[in-house]
Formats: sequence, C-alpha cells, structure tokens
Amino acid sequence: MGQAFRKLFDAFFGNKEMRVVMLGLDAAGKTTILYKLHIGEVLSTVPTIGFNVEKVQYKNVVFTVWDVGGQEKLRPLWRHYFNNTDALIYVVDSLDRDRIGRARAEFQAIINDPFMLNSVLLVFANKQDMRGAMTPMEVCEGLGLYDLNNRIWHIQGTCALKGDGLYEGLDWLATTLDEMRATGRLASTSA
Ligand SMILES: Nc1nc2c(ncn2[C@@H]2O[C@H](COP(=O)(O)OP(=O)(O)O)[C@@H](O)[C@H]2O)c(=O)[nH]1
Ligand SMILES: [Mg+2]
Repeated sequence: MGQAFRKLFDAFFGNKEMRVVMLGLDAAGKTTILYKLHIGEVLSTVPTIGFNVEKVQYKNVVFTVWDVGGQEKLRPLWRHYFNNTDALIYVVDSLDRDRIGRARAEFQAIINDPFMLNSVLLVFANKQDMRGAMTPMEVCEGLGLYDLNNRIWHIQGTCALKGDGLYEGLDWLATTLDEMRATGRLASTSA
C-alpha cells in the first residue's frame, strides 16, 4: 500500500507544493487513513490553539488532519490551516446515521469558508465494510453534495482498516489537481 501511494504521489505531485486538509467528525477514520497511507511520519501536536492537529508531509505534499464538530468557538482558528488549501478530504463514518446531520453541518461550514472556496472536495464514505453502513450515495445525499454549485467534488467508498478505496480517491484527487494546475486554478498557486 505505502509503495503504491509513493508511486502515485511521485507521478502526480512530484515536487509541486500541495496542501491538503483531512477533516471529519471524531471516529470517522481519519487517523487510521493517515497511518494507512504510510507516506511519512505522523506528527501529532496539541498546540496552544486548542485542538489536536496531526500532520504528515511527503515531499512537498502536506496533509493536516483534525476532528471537527462540537466546538464552534474553535472554528475561526481553523482558518490558519485553510489558507491556500488545494483539497479537502472529508471523512464520514458511514455507519453513524445519527450524526450524518452533524457531519453535514460541519462540512457545509467548512466548504463555505472564504478560504476554502477554491478547494476541491474528496469525500471518503468510510467503514463500507460494516453491515448497515450508508452507501456512498446516501452519504452524498446526507452531506448535501448534490446541491453544490461550482464545486469540484468526488465521493469514494472506503474501508480505511483494509485500505480499500483510499488509492482510488487519491488518484482522482491527484488527477484533478493536476488538471487544475495546468489551467492555473490551483488555490496554492493563485495570488
Ligand atoms: N470497521 C471499520 N472501522 C474503522 C474503519 N476506519 C476506522 N475504523 C475504526 O474507527 C475508529 C475510529 O478511527 P480513527 O481513525 O481513530 O478516527 P478519527 O477520530 O477520525 O481519527 C477506530 O476504532 C478505527 O479502528 C473502517 O473502514 N471500518
Ligand atoms: Mg484521529
């Protein structure tokens, strides 16, 4: 798995700088995904800003990860990480039907942040291995993805424990960001 990702990253991202944030409610599977990618050492910090941030860097691609939900007062602090973000990966626990509304509210708040308006959106409908999990289409509806205008988005069913779907999702992301870079629409390279 790790080897495949490194190949993918080399092929698409190369030495270009890329900023990706991976967010979702707690227990969605973000940390599991981060470790499954095996792209580098995961650095975890509990900084003065009040929320725990995990960070992994592979060459010039920087992933930052944190839990969202439950602390509206922290939202303004996220801005620091949103600036020049090329891509948002939003991870959803597909089994957690009770909190899909919560996941939607957080998702909508994030993507409508002025700093995030140019970011492409990759949604991982995680825990697809679980019986009774929402399908990617249900998660799509739950988050309100169909209603988005002028946004580039993609949803991918995943099982982070096994790594299923992660590669496919990142493959889409890399291809999409490459196209955007070619046409000068990348957040991190625009003024
Ligand atoms: N069945 C199943 N469990 C998962 C999957 N991904 C993560 N988990 C479990 O869900 C729990 C929360 O995962 P974690 O990565 O800590 O979530 P985070 O809070 O978003 O970082 C852990 O017990 C994981 O083992 C998955 O795809 N399938
Ligand atoms: Mg975590």
